[in-house]
Amino acid sequence: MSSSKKLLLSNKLQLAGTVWLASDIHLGPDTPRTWAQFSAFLQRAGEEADALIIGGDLFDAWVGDDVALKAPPEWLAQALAQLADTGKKTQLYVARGNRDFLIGEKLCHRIHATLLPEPALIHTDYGTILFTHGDELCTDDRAYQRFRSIVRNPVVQKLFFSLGTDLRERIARMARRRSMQANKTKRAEIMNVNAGAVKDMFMNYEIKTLVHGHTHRPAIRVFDLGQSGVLRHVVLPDWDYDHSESPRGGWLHIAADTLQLVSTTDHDFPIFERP
Ligand code: LP5
Ligand code: MN
Repeated sequence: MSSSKKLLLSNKLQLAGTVWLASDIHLGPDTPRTWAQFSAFLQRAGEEADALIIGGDLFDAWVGDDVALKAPPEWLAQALAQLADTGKKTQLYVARGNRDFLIGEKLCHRIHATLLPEPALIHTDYGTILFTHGDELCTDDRAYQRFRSIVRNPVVQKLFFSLGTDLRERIARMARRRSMQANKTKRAEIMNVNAGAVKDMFMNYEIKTLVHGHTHRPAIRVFDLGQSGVLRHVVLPDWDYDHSESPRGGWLHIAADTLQLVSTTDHDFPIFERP
């Protein structure tokens, strides 16, 4: 059995009933309108979903649970309180994104959530889905993959956590600046998932439904393979009601006979059917 399949034997979840997945909310001190929308969503999720998965980049940047939870600024204290309320009402899972990959068990404990391993094989009433944030599928973006391998290294992270709050925040701001600078010159297609990397996920993990976020290109792609069945590649929407001309947000609703992207605006998400 390949190592990836062994990995998945440990990374699996059984989530019955209605499962909602949302990612890329990018909450920070300057996202009050996005927070208002996401807060309303969290209220609904607590009442209507049996499980909620927040699939990475819940926060716009994160320099460590210790710093964030010691004396959270007002915007974060409010978010933590409502996330905790949601975590008491429904099964709450949180995955790491490329901005908030430093979230840990302390945050999850605070909001009554479980850290979602990645990738995660999730058995739902709809069927089995494989979830991952999606940044690791952008394999054409070599600069990013190099950056990712450095900052995901546990020794580098241990070093980072040994720094004081101010220095960590300065490094994070510098990383954000460098990233935004770099993104201005990168071709759009390399900041998207690589088709081969997506195909490998379907093949290696023997799944029919892959769900990820990160790329901010929400859609459902349906591949009808005839005898071999139907594959679905779902990209979750990002949320932005503060900095974009066209506000956006939404989530994936999964139930026994439903796999549907729900928009928080009147702008629906595309479904592409491929033979
Ligand atoms: O994030 P976004 O949307 O702008 O672009 C992403 C990729 N960029 C990133 C970098 C994050 O924005 C930085 C967040 C910092 C969080 C705090 C952690 C601080 C360091 C922790 C150390 C353990 O994810 C971007 C992709 C894009 O998505 C599309 O997929 O292209 O990738 C890049 O831009 C990578 C650049 O090419 C190189 C980034 C250089 C950053 C150098 C900072 C060095 C600090 C490292 C300290 C060890
Ligand atoms: Mn992301």
